[in-house]
Amino acid sequence: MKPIQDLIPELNVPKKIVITHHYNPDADALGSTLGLWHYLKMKGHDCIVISPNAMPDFILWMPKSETVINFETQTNEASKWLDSSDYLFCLDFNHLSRTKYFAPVLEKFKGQKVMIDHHLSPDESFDYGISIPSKSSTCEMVYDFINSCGDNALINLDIAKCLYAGTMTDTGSFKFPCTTASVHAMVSDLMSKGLKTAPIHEAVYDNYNENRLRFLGFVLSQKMKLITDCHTSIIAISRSELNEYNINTGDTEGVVNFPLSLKNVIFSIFISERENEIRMSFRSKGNFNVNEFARTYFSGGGHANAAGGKSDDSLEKTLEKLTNAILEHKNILQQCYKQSN
Ligand SMILES: [Mn+2]
Repeated sequence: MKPIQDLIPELNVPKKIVITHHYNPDADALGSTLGLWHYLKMKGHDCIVISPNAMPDFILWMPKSETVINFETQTNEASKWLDSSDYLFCLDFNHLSRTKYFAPVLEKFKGQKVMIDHHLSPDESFDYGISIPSKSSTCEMVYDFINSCGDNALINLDIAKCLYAGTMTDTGSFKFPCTTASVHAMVSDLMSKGLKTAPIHEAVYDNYNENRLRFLGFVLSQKMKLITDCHTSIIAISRSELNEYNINTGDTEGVVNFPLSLKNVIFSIFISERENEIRMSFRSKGNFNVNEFARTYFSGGGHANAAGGKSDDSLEKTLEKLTNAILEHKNILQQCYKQSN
C-alpha cells in the first residue's frame, strides 16, 4: 500500500471516482464520504458516493445525502459507476468484507483502490491508503487529507457539517480518549468558517421516535443484566422484542453505551437477534480491549474501546458462549477496573 500523499499529484487532473463506506453506515461513514465528495467535486472530479445499503434516518440531513446511490436498490447504476471509474475511495473501513454484499463487486474493481480509515488491523491490499487507529474518526482524517492537499480554504459549510457530525459521534460528543487537541483544533477551524454545532447535535441525537425511547426504557429496566464481579453488563434482545417496539436497524444505535455510565461497569455488550444472524456491539472504558475480545470469540473487531461482532448460533447459545468468555476474562476485567479507579 503506497502512502496517500503519493496520490495527491494524480488528482491534479480530473478523474472519475467512486467513494464508499461500510455496511450499515453511521455518521462517520456518511460524513467522511460526503465530506470528501463535496471536496473532490469542487476540484473538478466526476464522483459519486455509493452506500452498500440503506442509510439510517438520523444522518439523512447531511448536505447532498440525496445524491448517494444505494447499492442494494440501485445495483445497476452502482455497477456502471464502478466499471467506468479510475479510483475507488474506501472510507471508515479497512477490509472489503465490511461492505457485506457489495464486497464481491468491489473486489472486481479494475482501477486504484484507496483506503482512509482509523480501525485496527488494516488489509494491506489497497493501492494507496492511510490507516491511523489513534485518529478520532475518518472525518478527522478527511479533514487532514484536504489540508495536506493545501486546500483548507476550500472547506465550506457543507463539508464542515459532514466532517463535524462524524467526529462528534465517533468521539462520543468529544469525551472518549481519542478526543485529542487536534480534534478540538479542527472543530475550532470549522466553527471559524461559520459552522453552528448545536443544530448538528440536535439533528443526530434529538430525533428519537416515541417507540425508540420507550424501547430504551424497557431495555434498561428489564433487559440489562450485570455480572458484577466482572464489571460487565449484557443486554440481549430477541427478534420478538425488537418487533414489539417496532425497532429498525439504526434504532438500537448507542444503547450499548448506557451501562458504561454505571460506576462499577467497564465492559458493556449489546446483542440483538436480526434476520439472519445475531449482531453484537462491544464497548469498554479504560484498558479492556474489546477489539481483541470481539475478534477472538465473535468474528468481529473495530477499536480498542468499541467493536462489533456476530454469531450464527441461537440467542441462548450465543449468550452461553459470551458468558463463558467473560468469566475467562474475570481477572483481566478486575485488573482493568482497578487501573481505571
Ligand atoms: Mn469511524
